[in-house]
Amino acid sequence: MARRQAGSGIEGCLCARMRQLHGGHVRDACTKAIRLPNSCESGIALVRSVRTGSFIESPGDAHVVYRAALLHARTTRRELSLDGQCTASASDPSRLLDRLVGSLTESGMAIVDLNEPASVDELCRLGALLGSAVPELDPVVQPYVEAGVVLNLISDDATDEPNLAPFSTNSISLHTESSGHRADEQPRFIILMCVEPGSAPQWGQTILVSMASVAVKLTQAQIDVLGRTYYSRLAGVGPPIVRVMAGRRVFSFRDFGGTELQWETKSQGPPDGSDVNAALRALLDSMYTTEPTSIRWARGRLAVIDNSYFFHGRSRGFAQGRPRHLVRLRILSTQAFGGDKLSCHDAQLST
Ligand SMILES: O=C(O)CCC(=O)C(=O)O
Ligand SMILES: [Fe+2]
Repeated sequence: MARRQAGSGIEGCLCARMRQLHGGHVRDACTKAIRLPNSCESGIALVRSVRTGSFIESPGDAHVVYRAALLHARTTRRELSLDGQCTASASDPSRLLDRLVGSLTESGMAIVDLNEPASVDELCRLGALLGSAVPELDPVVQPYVEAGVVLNLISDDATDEPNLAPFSTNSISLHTESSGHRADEQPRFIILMCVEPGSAPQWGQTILVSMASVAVKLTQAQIDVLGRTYYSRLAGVGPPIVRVMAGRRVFSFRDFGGTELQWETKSQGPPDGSDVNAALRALLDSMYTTEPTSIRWARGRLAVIDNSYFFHGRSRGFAQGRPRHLVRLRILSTQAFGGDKLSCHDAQLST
């Protein structure tokens, strides 16, 4: 990455000082300084540096092996059991929501078996009770969209096209939904419903990993770094990689697999960004070593996942026989569900 040219005034002073301290050699990261609004006239003291850099996994990273074991192998995972095993109907969405809401508020996840898959209209009415639906605007996915907001995830073959991975038998690495968007644009709930589990439902399971369990395996120093680190294109507008919401640690992060993640951090540390990359590596390690829960799909099974409680992903599917078919509806949180308990605080990470 090209080094930022030292400017005049405070920026110039800081860059010169950084060169003295670190031998003037910055490879993966660069540092710039921000004048705080209340900088004193002498311009010496009140500066804060911002570092930018990038993370790319190496094949020897531990999480690469754990990820393959989780997403590519047919391993036995903890599968979600259904409370009471009784079936429900989607024809009365508010009764259906009553069935789901306790588990959703307590554990961030609810699952139910419907006697028949809900229609698009029933699904939208259920979603409207939780918040407002996120429109599916990506031109690539339009052939799979109904009513502007319901996405048909039909996995009939493998693909090399990343945008089409959800519509294939490819695995999907763990992620926060819409981690590349501002916090207020990220869905709070993901509703998934199975229309057809496919010929081999032990394949293509949706995998959930609790963010709280991931967070406890990180050190306070790593949490502090990640709490001040952003995807670089979201810097200044987006959520940091971890933040606190209603007392819980919530991640906004996708495992980029073999591709590069560019970041910007407000945390203080070495100019090469090695502390940030080590924290990202520890996060990935924790994501893939935390015991997951998985959903084995059956026709009519419906799950609501709170995007602030769980990372989710998918194990590899099965490309023969009947294709797996889920529908997805994403919901932004509103005052109607949880109110200001759901508002987010981008601070107080040290608890
Ligand atoms: O197909 C799945 O199991 C989940 C796909 C996914 O991540 C999503 O639709 O957001
Ligand atoms: Fe997703």
